[in-house]
Amino acid sequence: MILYVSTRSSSLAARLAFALSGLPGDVQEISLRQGEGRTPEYLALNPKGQVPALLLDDGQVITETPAVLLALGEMAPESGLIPGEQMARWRVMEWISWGSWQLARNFGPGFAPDRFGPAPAENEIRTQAVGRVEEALAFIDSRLEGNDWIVGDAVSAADLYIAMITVFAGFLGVIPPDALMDHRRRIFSLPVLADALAAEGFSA
Ligand SMILES: N[C@@H](CCC(=O)N[C@@H](CS)C(=O)NCC(=O)O)C(=O)O
Repeated sequence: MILYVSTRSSSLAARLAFALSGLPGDVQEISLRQGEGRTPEYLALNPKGQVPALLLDDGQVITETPAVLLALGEMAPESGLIPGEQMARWRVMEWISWGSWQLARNFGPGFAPDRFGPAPAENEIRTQAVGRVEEALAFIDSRLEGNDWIVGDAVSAADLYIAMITVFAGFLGVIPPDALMDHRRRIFSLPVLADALAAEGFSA
């Protein structure tokens, strides 16, 4: 199994999940910035030209972070990435789906407002996107208050997705509120994630 990632991109949650899963396999870095998502070889693997992409041992390729997280969690049930208990599992998928929507609608306009409107509107587009990021962070923060993890009493794929959102928020210059920062510190200090985080350039 090979997980294709690009550092400092939205493959971060999948990379952390792969590490947490303990599954055998490799992480293959490509550089989106250098156009390596658009090479014929990579497009043959993932025609979307995006990361993450999970190449299974039988040659099938899973794309889209929620699907990759589900696949890793189901292949490593003991990891707790996707909990066994039904309601917890549904809640984890609920958070990942919501997080995926937040990333898609807010971070694109936040990072590249020029792609979402004419030049005079760029500042406004960015400001609105940043405002929505702040609202999303406040929402997660309110749900985390007094809890170590977002679902139940153990780390899950939903926590990793949330950590990725806070990292992206930082790229936009938005500082996550306190409970969320504590949550990220909790995740970043998990020994099992140390190598993956170091490879992404983060320290605990
Ligand atoms: N919906 C996808 C989004 C993946 C995505 O947007 N990946 C970005 C990395 S930040 C990418 O590969 N961008 C390159 C491109 O779209 O050309 C997911 O959840 O995995």
